[in-house]
Amino acid sequence: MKMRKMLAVIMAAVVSLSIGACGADSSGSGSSNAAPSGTAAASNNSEKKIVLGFAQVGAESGWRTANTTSIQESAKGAGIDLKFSDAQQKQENQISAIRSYIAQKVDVIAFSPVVETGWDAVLQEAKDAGIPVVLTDRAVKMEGGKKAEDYYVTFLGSDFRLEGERAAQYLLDNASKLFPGKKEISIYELEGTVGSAPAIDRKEGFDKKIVTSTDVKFNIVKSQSGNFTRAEGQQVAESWLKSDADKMDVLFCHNDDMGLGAIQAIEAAGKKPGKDIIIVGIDGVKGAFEAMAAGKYNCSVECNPLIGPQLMDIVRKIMDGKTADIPKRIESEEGVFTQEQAAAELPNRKY
Ligand code: GYE
Repeated sequence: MKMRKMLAVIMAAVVSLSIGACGADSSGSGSSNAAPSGTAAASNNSEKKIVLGFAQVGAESGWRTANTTSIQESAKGAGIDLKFSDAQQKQENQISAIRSYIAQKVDVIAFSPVVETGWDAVLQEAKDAGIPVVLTDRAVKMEGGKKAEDYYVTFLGSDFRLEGERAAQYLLDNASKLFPGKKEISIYELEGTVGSAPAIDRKEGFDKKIVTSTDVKFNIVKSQSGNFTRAEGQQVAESWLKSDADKMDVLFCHNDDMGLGAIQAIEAAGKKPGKDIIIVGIDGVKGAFEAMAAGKYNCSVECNPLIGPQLMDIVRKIMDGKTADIPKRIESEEGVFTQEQAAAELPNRKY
């Protein structure tokens, strides 16, 4: 009797243990479905999520915020596991984020390089690890004759030189209306982050185009960086206005945020932005449209930050082994908007 009882207890224990194990098993495979690194997901390729490491520049402008949202939302929509980092406009932070993505063996790395140079070592490390790299928005330059194109699959972004040319073209086309009777126009140029592709290229495009004017003469009197932020744009404009408030005809800003900061400085100096001082910016952010509709801003050249969906398509193509089909440069379509169009366009603006 004693023996039988003992056996029954042992049997019951074995049964309950195996049920427990069964339960644990099924819930285990359930959770590994959700988590891409689980055993079930690893053994079944169709369930394995693509992991994309994205090293963002920062959150310096309205453009950047819209760009970040676009990337995060489209990764979610595409079912891509996004590892995201914000470098606060510091190159060393971006480099360490990229190094951590390499260490984590992500499938693809994408980043928007804060400045053009200084990426040689980390791009080599990504290449050695066999991790494809996509450049978004800003370009890189390599040292010692190395070809940057050999280190990334594609560049997805805008033609910054063209944007600078378009800003100049607006002034060339509207000179007689904006500056009636004037033969010499003084321009103050608020540059973007020193060493960044958009600051270098927008300056080159604008400066070269503006001197082609035949009827009036445009002079770039001062040019200084406002680091693409509202606060620094305002500060630089303030310091210029202290001595040059009556000389300043045009403020050309490498992005709208700096122009919006400058509006405050201009008003504080007792001048009318958009009338006494003509403001031309780049990006096409909502704030610029609102300022244009209020008559305080004159023109914004569009630069499209909503490149998340295109980036996710590129990542999928790479993972499908179609890297060879991806062009080395993919550009977004952009327009130019003036005060006259601002009110009608405002409801259509997405950023
Ligand atoms: O124009 C500016 C941002 O790289 C195109 O960066 C981007 C620029 C954009 O801070 O607002």
